Amino acid sequence: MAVLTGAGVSAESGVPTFRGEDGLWRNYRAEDLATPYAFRRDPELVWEWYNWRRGLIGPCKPNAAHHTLVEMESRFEDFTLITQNVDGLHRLAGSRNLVELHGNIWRMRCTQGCRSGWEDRSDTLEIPPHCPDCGALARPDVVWFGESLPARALEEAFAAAGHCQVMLVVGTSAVVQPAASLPLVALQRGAYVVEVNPHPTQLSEVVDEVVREPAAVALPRWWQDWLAEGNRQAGLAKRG
Ligand code: BJW
Ligand code: ZN
Repeated sequence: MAVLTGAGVSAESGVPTFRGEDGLWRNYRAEDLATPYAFRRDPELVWEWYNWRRGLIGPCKPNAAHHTLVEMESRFEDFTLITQNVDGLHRLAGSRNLVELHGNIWRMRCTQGCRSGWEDRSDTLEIPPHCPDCGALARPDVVWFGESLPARALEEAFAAAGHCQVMLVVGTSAVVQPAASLPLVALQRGAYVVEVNPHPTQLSEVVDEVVREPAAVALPRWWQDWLAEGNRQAGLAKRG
């Protein structure tokens, strides 16, 4: 089983999504701020955006969707959770086989490359923060437009998409590449693909099943149905 999540899985935890009306910040779109170009031009502006988001995400708790994915992981031998989210809520919920495709908002790295992946959860960041080793500008350890995704994470994600039998695609608009092609790879390889999203996306037309509900409602129910179906089949098998 493989699962691909996007911002929608954290919506009911209070984390804003990127696209749609709630996705705007001071009239900027994610596409204008989440770029190396924006950071080079105005690191303070970009850091202010990240600081604002860190302040919002900090108090947020995993919701029923995150918890259900932890439970699923305990029932499958082969389970990979691929997330585009940088909020860290999957790990906080207890997911272990987790691939963070777009990095993590609580980590930083040095723009000169001397240090990477240090965690800083403080809500009193001096803007813009600097590398404690060389004093250069620090940046959030996330993946911006035009940057490559972490090689290992990308490999793991495509491997999981390529061999899973079932893939759940939860709370993503499926417009950002290369994450958006993971469900297509799974479909091509014959996996059964389920989309969980209250709104239609370009994937809706091609997947095997669509659940048009918020993730925190849909996932627990989908999982209960799955377990019930499994028990029913096991019962039938026993009876011959
Ligand atoms: C619910 C719900 C509820 C609501 N329950 N659901 C043309 C020009 C330039 C570039 C490109 C181009 N074509 C393709 C590219 C490449 C580009 C790209 O894909 N751009 C597209 C936008 C066109 N991709 C990249 O650049 C990637 N790198 C790359 O390709 O490298 C190779 C390369 C190099 C050089 C040139 C070209 C290629 C990198 C992408 C990095 C994305 N980074 C971000 C920011 C991360 C850091 C941060 O958080 O600040 O990642 S952007 C943002 O989008 C973030 C997300 O992970 C990502 C996906 O968004 P997501 O999760 O789908 O959220 P939303 O808001 O879009 O959707 C939420 C969904 O939830 C909606 O559908 C709701 O309905 C639903 N929902 N409530 C369930 N309760
Ligand atoms: Zn440094």
